[in-house]
Amino acid sequence: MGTGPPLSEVLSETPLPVLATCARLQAQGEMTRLFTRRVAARALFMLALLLIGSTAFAALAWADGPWRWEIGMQPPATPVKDRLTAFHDELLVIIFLITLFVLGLLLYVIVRFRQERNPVPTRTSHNTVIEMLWTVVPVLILVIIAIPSFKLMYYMDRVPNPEMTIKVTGHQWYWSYEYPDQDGLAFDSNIIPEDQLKPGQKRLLDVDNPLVVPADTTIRVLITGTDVIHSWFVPSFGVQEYAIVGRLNESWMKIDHEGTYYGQCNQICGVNHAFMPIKVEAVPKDSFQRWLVDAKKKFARRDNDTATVRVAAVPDPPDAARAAPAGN
Ligand SMILES: [Cu+2]
Repeated sequence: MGTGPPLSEVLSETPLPVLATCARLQAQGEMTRLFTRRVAARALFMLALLLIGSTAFAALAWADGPWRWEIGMQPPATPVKDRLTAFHDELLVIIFLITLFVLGLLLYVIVRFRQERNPVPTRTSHNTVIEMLWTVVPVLILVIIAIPSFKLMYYMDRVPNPEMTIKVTGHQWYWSYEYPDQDGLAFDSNIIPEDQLKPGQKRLLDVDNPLVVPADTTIRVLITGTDVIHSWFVPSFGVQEYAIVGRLNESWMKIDHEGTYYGQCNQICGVNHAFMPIKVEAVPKDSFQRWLVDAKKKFARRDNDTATVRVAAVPDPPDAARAAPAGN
């Protein structure tokens, strides 16, 4: 076959509408490509914005309790929780690698040793090297995990030079807080019932009298109970301590950021277990001093020779447990 007429000739003979159509089609193709690229770029940009936004929000939202659709742990507000979160993330990496390795082995075995390819299976039952490996390697991994784990446990356990003390007492079903350094300032903290919630207050989390503490202060937390076992748990602080009758447990917190933090009793303690939330307000040190002055008036104690009666802001449940000695 001979070559066709030169291109210039073809073009000169091609009717104009056909050329125009070609040009339009080409332009359309390019437009589509351009459009697809633009959409992809925009989607990427939005994704990046979303990521940056959520990261920034997470950074800002340290002072918080649970959120809707929350995934992962609440943002850390104390050095303990910082370390707990970091340790948790390290473990996630290790778990992920192990899972990936096991999945890889499984897939290899499924493909390589399937019946088609390996009709006569080997009768090998022992392999010293492999048996040593699958014993020693997991032990090493556990040791690698155990070292930071123990370090963290000791870090959580020791109260480094506490500047003040808070005593937390669990009752069925509310918490009471004492400030032994502040002339025994003490009060009860009860849930706000759902029908009395004001706008902005959190259902099942807000209380009448939150625990108020200064931010950026090392606080020793002593925890005990008067009836059954409760547990004082504030996720953002990394504090979770049993409140046991006749026993004084100790924990500590140094809240980095001012803000409001929520927690809950997390030891099943009876029918109203879900209704004894914890609300902590971390305020600047000078605001705390001002709050102390007001609080001492608000929660004034009425002392007499035989007993100490505390006047709480709301009526207490008629509970024999209230008569328990304050100093156990
Ligand atoms: Cu409870």
